[in-house]
Amino acid sequence: MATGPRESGVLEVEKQKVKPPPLYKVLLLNDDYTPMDFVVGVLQSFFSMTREQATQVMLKVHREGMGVCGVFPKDVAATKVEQVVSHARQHQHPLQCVMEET
Ligand code: TYC
Repeated sequence: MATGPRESGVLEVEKQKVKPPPLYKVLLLNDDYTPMDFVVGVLQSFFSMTREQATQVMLKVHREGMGVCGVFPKDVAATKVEQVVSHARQHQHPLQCVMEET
């Protein structure tokens, strides 16, 4: 019994059905209260940035309202958001971190 294109004897181009998993941007949002050096520390600790990279991203967020910390698979992005928000709350800072599908 022929069950599919391979067994049917008919040559056809199979459509690619397996899509790569979606990626998510992790974004940091600006606020008026979180200290700049705290944000730099967050970017170094949770996103493996150098102090120089972290300072550039922090300043972009400060000036433009938001900035990308990194791009990750969904579960990794969700964990980063939780870790950053939890860390900020522990230090009584209102820092906001969100994720967005690319
Ligand atoms: N705007 C803050 C300040 O002037 C600094 C800051 C930068 C806060 C980035 C949040 O995601 C942020 N202290």
